[in-house]
Amino acid sequence: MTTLRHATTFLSVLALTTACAAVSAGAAEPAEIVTRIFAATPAGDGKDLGTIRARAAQAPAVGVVFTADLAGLAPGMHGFHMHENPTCAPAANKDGQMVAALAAGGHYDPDKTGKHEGPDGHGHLGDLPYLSVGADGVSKASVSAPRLTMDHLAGRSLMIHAGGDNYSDQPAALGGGGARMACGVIGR
Ligand SMILES: [Cu+2]
Ligand SMILES: [Zn+2]
Repeated sequence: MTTLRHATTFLSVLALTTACAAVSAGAAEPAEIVTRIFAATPAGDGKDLGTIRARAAQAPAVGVVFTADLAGLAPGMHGFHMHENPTCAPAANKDGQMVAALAAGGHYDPDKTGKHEGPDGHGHLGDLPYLSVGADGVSKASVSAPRLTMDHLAGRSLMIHAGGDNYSDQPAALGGGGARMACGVIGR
C-alpha cells in the first residue's frame, strides 16, 4: 500500500513537471502583450488613456497586430511607432528644455537604416501603421506591422504622436508626426 502511494506521488510530480515545462516553452513567445498608454508630458506620465494589445498575426498573415482600446486622444490620424527604449520619461533637449517622452529614444532601427518608410518599407523596424482616433477621442483601431515578430517587442516602448504619418522623411522627418503625445512601456 505504501509503495502504491509512493508511485502515485511520483506520477503526480512527473505530471506537474511536464505541465511546467509546457508553460515555460509557451512563455518564449507570449501570445499577447498588453501595454498601458499614458499622456506624455514634459513632467512625465500624465492621464491613463487605455491600452494597446499586441499579438502575432494569424496565418497566412504575418507580423504583429496592435489593437487599441484608447480614449481621451485628439481626433484624427496619429503617427504610431515602436521606439527603442523601455521608458516614457521626459528628457532635456540640446537647448536644455524638458521634452515629453524623449528618453524613449528614436524609432526602433536594429539594422541602422536611418530611414523612416512606414510599416511596409525597408527603414525603421519600429515604423507602425498610423492610428485613427474618432471624433469622440476613442480609438479601437487594429493595425498590423508585417515585418515585426513578438520577439521584437520586449524592452521597447509604443509612441503616439500629435500629428499623422506619411511614411517618409519628406517633407518632414519621421513622417511629420511631431510631438510625442502618448506613450507606454511595452508589457507594462
Ligand atoms: Cu514615434
Ligand atoms: Zn520611423
